[in-house]
Amino acid sequence: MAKRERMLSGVQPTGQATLGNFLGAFRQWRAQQEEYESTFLIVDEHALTVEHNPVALREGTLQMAALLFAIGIDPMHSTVVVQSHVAGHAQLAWLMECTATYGELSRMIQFKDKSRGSAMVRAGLFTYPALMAADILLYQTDLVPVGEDQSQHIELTRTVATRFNHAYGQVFTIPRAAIPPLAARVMDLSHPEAKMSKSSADGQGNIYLLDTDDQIRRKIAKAKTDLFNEVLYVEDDPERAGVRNLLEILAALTDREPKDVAADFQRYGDLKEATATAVIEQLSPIRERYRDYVADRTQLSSWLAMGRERASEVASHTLARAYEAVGFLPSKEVKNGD
Ligand code: AQP
Repeated sequence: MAKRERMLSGVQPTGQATLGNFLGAFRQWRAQQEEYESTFLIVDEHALTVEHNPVALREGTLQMAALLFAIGIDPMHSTVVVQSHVAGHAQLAWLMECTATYGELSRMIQFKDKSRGSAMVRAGLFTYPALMAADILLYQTDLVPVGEDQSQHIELTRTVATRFNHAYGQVFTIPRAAIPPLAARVMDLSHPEAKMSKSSADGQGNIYLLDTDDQIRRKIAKAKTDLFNEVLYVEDDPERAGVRNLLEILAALTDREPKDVAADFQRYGDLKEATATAVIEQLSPIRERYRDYVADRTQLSSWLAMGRERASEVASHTLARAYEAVGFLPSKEVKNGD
């Protein structure tokens, strides 16, 4: 039998996960986890790039694990691992920082967005893409399913991996991004010109995966639309961004084309109602399962320990090859009589 390709992706354990995370990433993870040898990272080290609360980070890490299992990531098939549990991430990140250039890191849109207006920008926010490259390359990843906002980081990962291989010999698999054809960038319901983001200040435009049915209906009912009063799917018109977002969400959830979905509706109210129903249908079973998973800390810890063990095996192998390639002296060579 042919060897399965490796798939890897990650999520930060900060804030509450949104419908954007679900449609842009988690749904693909769940659907493809058996086709690939899959690793899903809870990237707690990335959470330190902006101001954070240690208690919330620890709790958020467990809650994110419970959510991933509730969504349907199967701990028997897939490796779910907390980034800080495998030292190789931070170790390989240094090699990546010494492979990427200052100019490349300066061009990252996410760095510009997240650092704007902040007086104390952490150096880690700047080098974040080098750590992300390490996350991916450590597992010899072939495929990285992510939302569109991450495509620039994956492109940089490909660049540094190619540069490293060229300079030091073939160590890393060059990964490719898998961006979903629909809902790759779910927009904020109240401000459809901005990405739905778990760290947004005003959560009113976010659908959180653990929102109640009522909250989901209320937020979608209040979603910003426009004064055209016709349900049309127009791709590049900023004036129609709100309706376009609703159509893309409903199309993604029902596996249809947004243009075909638009043809079913005359009124914005009906489109909103159908969208809310489709979202609730997907999210309410997840919410139910989450309650059980998050309460069972023993089970969660044991699945995470299993993940760490599996992940460490691949990671230590890659790290040893990368260390050797750059010329680090293997530690056992300095012991007498070894
Ligand atoms: N609005 C979105 N539409 C589609 N995909 C999205 N993703 C995030 N927002 C959307 C995808 O979700 C995965 C996990 O994201 P993350 O938590 O690691 O960080 P992020 O990309 O920075 O997402 P957020 O929600 O905006 O988090 P914060 O606010 O904490 O920075 C990724 O694959 C991402 O593409």
